[in-house]
Amino acid sequence: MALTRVMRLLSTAFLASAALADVRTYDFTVGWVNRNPDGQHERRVMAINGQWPIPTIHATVGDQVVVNFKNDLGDRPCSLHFHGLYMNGTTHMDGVAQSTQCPVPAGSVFTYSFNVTQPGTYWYHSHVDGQYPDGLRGPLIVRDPENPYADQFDEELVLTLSDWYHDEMPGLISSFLSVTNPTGAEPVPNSALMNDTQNLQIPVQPGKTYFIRIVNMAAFAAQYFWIEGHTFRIIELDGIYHKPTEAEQIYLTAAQRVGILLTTKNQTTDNFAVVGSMDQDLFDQIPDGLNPNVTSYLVYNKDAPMPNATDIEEFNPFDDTELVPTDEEALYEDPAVSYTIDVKMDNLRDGTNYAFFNDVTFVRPKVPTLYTVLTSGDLATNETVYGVNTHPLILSHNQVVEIVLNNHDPGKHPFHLHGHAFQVLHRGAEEGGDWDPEALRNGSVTYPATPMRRDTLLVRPNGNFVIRFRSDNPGVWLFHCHIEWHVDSGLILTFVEAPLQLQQQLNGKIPEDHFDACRAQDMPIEGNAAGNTVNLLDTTGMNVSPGLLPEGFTPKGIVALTFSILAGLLGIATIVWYGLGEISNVEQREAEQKIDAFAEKSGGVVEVSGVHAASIRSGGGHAGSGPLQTR
Ligand SMILES: *[C@@H]1O[C@H](CO)[C@@H](O)[C@H](O)[C@H]1NC(C)=O
Ligand SMILES: *[C@@H]1O[C@H](CO)[C@@H](O)[C@H](O)[C@H]1NC(C)=O
Ligand SMILES: *[C@@H]1O[C@H](CO)[C@@H](O)[C@H](O)[C@H]1NC(C)=O
Ligand SMILES: *[C@@H]1O[C@H](CO)[C@@H](O)[C@H](O)[C@H]1NC(C)=O
Ligand SMILES: *[C@@H]1O[C@H](CO)[C@@H](O)[C@H](O)[C@H]1NC(C)=O
Ligand SMILES: *[C@@H]1O[C@H](CO)[C@@H](O)[C@H](O)[C@H]1NC(C)=O
Ligand SMILES: *[C@@H]1O[C@H](CO)[C@@H](O)[C@H](O)[C@H]1NC(C)=O
Ligand SMILES: *[C@@H]1O[C@H](CO)[C@@H](O)[C@H](O)[C@H]1NC(C)=O
Ligand SMILES: [Cu+2]
Repeated sequence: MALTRVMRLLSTAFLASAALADVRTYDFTVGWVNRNPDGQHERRVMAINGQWPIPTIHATVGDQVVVNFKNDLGDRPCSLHFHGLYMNGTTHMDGVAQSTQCPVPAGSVFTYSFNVTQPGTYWYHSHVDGQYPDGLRGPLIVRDPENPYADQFDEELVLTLSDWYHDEMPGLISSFLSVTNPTGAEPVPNSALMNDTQNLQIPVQPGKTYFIRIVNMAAFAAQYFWIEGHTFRIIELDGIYHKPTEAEQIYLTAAQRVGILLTTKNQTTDNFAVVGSMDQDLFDQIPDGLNPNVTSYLVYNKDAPMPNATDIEEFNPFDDTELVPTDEEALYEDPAVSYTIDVKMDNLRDGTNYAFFNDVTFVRPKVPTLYTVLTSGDLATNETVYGVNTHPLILSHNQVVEIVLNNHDPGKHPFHLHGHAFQVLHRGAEEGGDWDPEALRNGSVTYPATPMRRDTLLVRPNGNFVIRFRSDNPGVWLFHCHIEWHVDSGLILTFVEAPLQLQQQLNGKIPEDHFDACRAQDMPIEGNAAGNTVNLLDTTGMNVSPGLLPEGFTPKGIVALTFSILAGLLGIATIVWYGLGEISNVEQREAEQKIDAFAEKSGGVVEVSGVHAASIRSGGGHAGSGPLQTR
């Protein structure tokens, strides 16, 4: 075994030097196939080259990856986002519709090309219209010739977790974002999957150590994960090596990845259940008969029985914030800028439940934000040009940026930052309330000297977290909840990082097929968020969210209204419309007054604190236009 390890090391070292200039080219045509991954329901899924599960993208650090992408979905746009890759120098290849490109229209081709500079476990998925849960999600694995743990394992395995819906996303999204769902209850998955199936057999050999890269590609559900009869060592979180730490159970939110070392037993008589269990705390109501669990088998002996999973009493996953990065990167210095971001869910005037960062719910701009950066000259540093509802936060180059996130919602949310991994300084307890800097001053909280780093982090119900990153990667990078329902309901903001440096970096470098994608759909490619190229500070006509609800009109009121309407008529659509008319007509004037008042008072509070150069509560006043402009 020692000999095989040495040979493997030698061969990876050889491959590494040979691979430095490798170009990995993938020709991907996205289309439809039928599949029945949970054995309960056959449906259409989004496949690549007729293949589903879709292929894994493989690369080695230093490679250039080229994906020749063709959208054969027939009736809808598409894109590919490479989750967790920094895309340093290529923010235009980040794949986010209306942020870094126009979506790729049906029938079109588009080339993604970028250098991979980080090792680790990533994934790729569509970043258009809440689309990836229909199947367009797969692993992206970057091999590392300098893996510090290479001498500690024999083989690598990849395992995906996901949740599965029997219905297609467009229909689910329209019933989710609807006046008939005023509480914003998210559709609950029909089942859990591993490797896009159930009862997967994972063959292993005795007495070996496996590096297992686990990716949660879910739309919604986090999963608890454990292997019966085994413990393992965590060595990687979202592409960042951490010091090997023993664990029995881990928790992966949607979009998180964890790399573990698993040493198999010296036996070939028994097989063991590998269990994923969806976190049902996320579900508003649990449908009858839902099985939240998916079982696979660690197969030492294919002729021995595959054991059913044994129920466990309680979930007790390892707390990721306790891990220490292998490189021991020190806590960044006090931030140049600290944003306090409050999360809430609320209803707007259309009766629909939306998600908000500081009272702003995301609405995509007419012009992709990146193209606004590139066509607004010196005004690229003025947030007005990006439009209120992209929720732009403009960062200077090479500063330490802090995000203090307070969750004013009783749900758990996994937050993801594009273009960076971040240091996790603190995560507050469930129901612990807002972050209070006093806790740092009085010593009841201390920041770790070498904080855990990753790119997707869970915030607990009514809890908080504090994270930091360096703005060393000019680009347009979203920060958002990775529950796809909350992407759809607007829990997104946009970091416009070092826009002037970005202009220099990308000047003339965006390939023509990017602009062709826009032209094919009559989407503007220059000017501000409204497409105004003459007066960039005039965003009249920009896309905005519906206005605020009238004063005193609570979600409960909407529920009551909705249910009385539904109960009162069962199908007489005219009355429904009359009911909705009530909201918009009778109460409209009052609502508009409230919006105006709101706009006036939210002047973008900038506090200058002793600890930080500037502490900013984002959102609110954007040149006096207010966060929820309706005209
Ligand atoms: C990608 O790598 C190639 C070859 O090493 C280099 O020529 C090119 O400039 C890199 N591209 C970017 C955007 O960094
Ligand atoms: C699970 O899926 C990954 C990614 O597609 C694949 O590499 C791996 O071989 C699969 N595992 C098994 C046991 O089929
Ligand atoms: C398996 O056997 C090897 C060699 O005899 C030994 O070093 C190792 O500790 C054993 N592993 C376990 C899990 O018992
Ligand atoms: C697993 O459970 C099923 C259904 O409860 C049962 O039919 C089967 O025999 C069990 N398998 C084993 C190996 O115990
Ligand atoms: C799923 O697993 C959990 C934890 O073991 C268990 O409590 C629960 O009963 C299982 N549910 C089903 C439907 O098997
Ligand atoms: C952006 O432009 C508006 C309108 O001219 C101005 O009031 C505001 O101060 C500018 N903001 C910055 C950061 O320059
Ligand atoms: C420190 O401050 C925090 C936040 O205000 C408070 O909850 C905690 O009780 C304080 N602890 C001590 C020891 O004063
Ligand atoms: C991006 O590249 C620059 C210089 O090439 C480097 O200083 C910076 O750390 C990189 N940032 C990230 C997030 O990779
Ligand atoms: Cu969320």
